[in-house]
Amino acid sequence: MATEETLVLVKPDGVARGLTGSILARIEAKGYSLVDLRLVEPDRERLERHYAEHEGKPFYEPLVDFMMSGPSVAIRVAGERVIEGFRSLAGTTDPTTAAPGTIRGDYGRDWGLPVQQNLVHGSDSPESAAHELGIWFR
Ligand code: RTP
Ligand code: MG
Repeated sequence: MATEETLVLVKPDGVARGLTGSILARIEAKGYSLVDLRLVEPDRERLERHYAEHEGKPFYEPLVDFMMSGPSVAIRVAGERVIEGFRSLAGTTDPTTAAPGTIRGDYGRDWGLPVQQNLVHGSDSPESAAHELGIWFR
């Protein structure tokens, strides 16, 4: 299996709560490499490209607003099967029920807000990873 790359975002809730370092430590502890990293305050246009697959869903507008509420940390991460591996490390989408031991399961919960604030994003396929890395590292 060749080395692959994925886009990880520490979303605005993770940055605001001071969890960036803990999340980076988990990625490194699992053995993946940090190839590039930047703090980004995305505009609407960038988020519309990133979340195009969700346009029209009920959570789309609150999601874009949430992602514009503060900076995110974008990270280019490399390793064998890192796309699958990081999504496993992140845990399932809903942080209330994400398994303990995962990033979302350990640090996240429902805050009664309009959209799930679940700390991180990870690309879900090689095609999405290539597309998303081009959006966040251009
Ligand atoms: P991500 O793309 O952020 O890595 O997360 P994911 O694949 O687990 O979740 P996805 O279905 O792609 O949804 C993207 C983000 O939208 C928010 N969301 N909220 N019902 C809801 O309130 C809801 N559903 C999705 C989450 O922030 C999710 O990560
Ligand atoms: Mg997704």
